[in-house]
Amino acid sequence: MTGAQILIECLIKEKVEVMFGYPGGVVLPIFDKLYDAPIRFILTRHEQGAAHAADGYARATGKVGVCLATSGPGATNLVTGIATAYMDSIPMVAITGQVKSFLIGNDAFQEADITGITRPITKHNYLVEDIKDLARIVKEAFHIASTGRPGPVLIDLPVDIQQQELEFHYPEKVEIRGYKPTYEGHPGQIKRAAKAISDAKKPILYVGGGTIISGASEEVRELAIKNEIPVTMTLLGLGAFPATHELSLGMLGMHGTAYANHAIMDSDLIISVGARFDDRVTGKVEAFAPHAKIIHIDIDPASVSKTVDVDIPIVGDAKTVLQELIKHMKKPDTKAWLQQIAEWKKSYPLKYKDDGLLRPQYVVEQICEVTKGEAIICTEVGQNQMWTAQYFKFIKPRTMLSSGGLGTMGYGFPAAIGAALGKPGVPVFDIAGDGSIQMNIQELATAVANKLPVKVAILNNCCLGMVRQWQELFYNKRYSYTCLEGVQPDFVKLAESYGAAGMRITKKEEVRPAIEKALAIDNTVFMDFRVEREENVFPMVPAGEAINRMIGGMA
Ligand SMILES: Cc1ncc(C[n+]2csc(CCOP(=O)(O)OP(=O)(O)O)c2C)c(N)n1
Repeated sequence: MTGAQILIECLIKEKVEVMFGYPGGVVLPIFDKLYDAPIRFILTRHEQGAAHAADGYARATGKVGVCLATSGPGATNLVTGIATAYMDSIPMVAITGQVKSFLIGNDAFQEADITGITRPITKHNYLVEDIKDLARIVKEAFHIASTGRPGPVLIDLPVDIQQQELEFHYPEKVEIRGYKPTYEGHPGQIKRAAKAISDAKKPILYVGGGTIISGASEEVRELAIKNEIPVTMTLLGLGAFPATHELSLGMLGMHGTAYANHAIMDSDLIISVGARFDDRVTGKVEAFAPHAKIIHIDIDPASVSKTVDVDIPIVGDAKTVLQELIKHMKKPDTKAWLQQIAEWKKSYPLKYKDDGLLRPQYVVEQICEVTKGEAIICTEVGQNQMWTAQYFKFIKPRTMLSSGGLGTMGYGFPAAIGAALGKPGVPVFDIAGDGSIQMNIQELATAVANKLPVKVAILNNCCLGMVRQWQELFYNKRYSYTCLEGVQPDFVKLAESYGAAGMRITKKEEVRPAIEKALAIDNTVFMDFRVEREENVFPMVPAGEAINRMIGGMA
């Protein structure tokens, strides 16, 4: 087989059904083999779209997302998508063509040192130097991407190696020296953790994206409900525990609920599961949870005690560790604690002005009501993302797809395309800002060409809302380059020009019927919600403050 054929055979062995990408000179041998391969290839309109779509596919399905691009600009266009996946521990294999082996380092046409460029943003990367290594490298790439703390792996494949020939053997096993992720937690530490929880008066589960990746939502549910322990989630943890359950405190951190932040700050024991104490969660680290002991369950030893000193570290897979932990648990007495939390919830609910005007929070709430929370919701970045986190009641894991770690505007729409391909039949929304949606708007063509009924809800405030909010609150209302008014496209006409449907919604009472109508349309739909412009996301913890020092929440 040729190298290109070997690559395709390896992808088939890895059960790749869908991949995303864009062609170019040095990947022509691969594209030639893809022409009649039993893999659905999705031609995006920009390589960044391909990387985010692969990421969205991976988040929605739990499988490895695969993307393919040519050398030079094709490869560098993947970079933001790879970095996004890296920050959020998403399993992805990115394949790039490279110039002929003997030209590497020669400033050849469309040459970029993509392994050098992506070294800090991949879990691992390879430049294939010999066709004999190719099958092993692909096998290893899928293994590394999907095991331990998942992440993106890049394979750079020179065009001459794609054309060479070799007999094809796919290795059965993977042996990588020095790479043995720990799945089982230390039994002694698990027992210590169980005792600490049983003795606690004010315990709280702090649940992150690792819980969803590990498939540990059921265990979190069991631990919380049987033992009456309240649960707060990070942005990426949303869906791990149902927002509709009374033990749910919603999201914590910068735009978390007042009651989640107060509960964390007042707790005597934090049980962290697959979360990494990101600075958007901790706020001022020195002031974070002053009374709490911390149990930290994480598969990545490098994450443990990285920003916050923990008392009981447990390195291991969240699901495996929680299963063990549950066996050793004795129910703590949390009655008084839950009462206190109920009081906070009552006094400081999430709220927004209900004055009959079209407010963005209402749009999110209505999408949740109409779909009964049974949808996959992607977001862009900014206010749209935070309102989604606050007002959409996520009930299931793998239904909230958002760029948490990198905060990549332009992520949501291509991610929604990937999710729609991975989960046909499930309604998929991208809740967007009018700024973010323009960053990968070219993917309208991909969505329409593949008949993907993705619904894009643009919370159109005519500005880069989240940055405008910071300028209003911290820069004396000096709105420097955050206003998009007068230079915006007509999103309805734009969608229609691609063959998608477009709607404009200007009044509150039109919101629900529009969402219902959009769901009934078997096509990509852009909904242009003309929302109140100066709406802010509250509560808010100013950067660098302790997380109970909220504006717009309780003091
Ligand atoms: C690629 C990228 N560039 C810049 C930013 C910085 N940034 C964060 S939020 C934001 C504004 C987003 O505006 P919009 O998409 O309209 O959403 P809104 O906040 O109005 O909901 C910007 C510019 C970013 N996160 N990502």
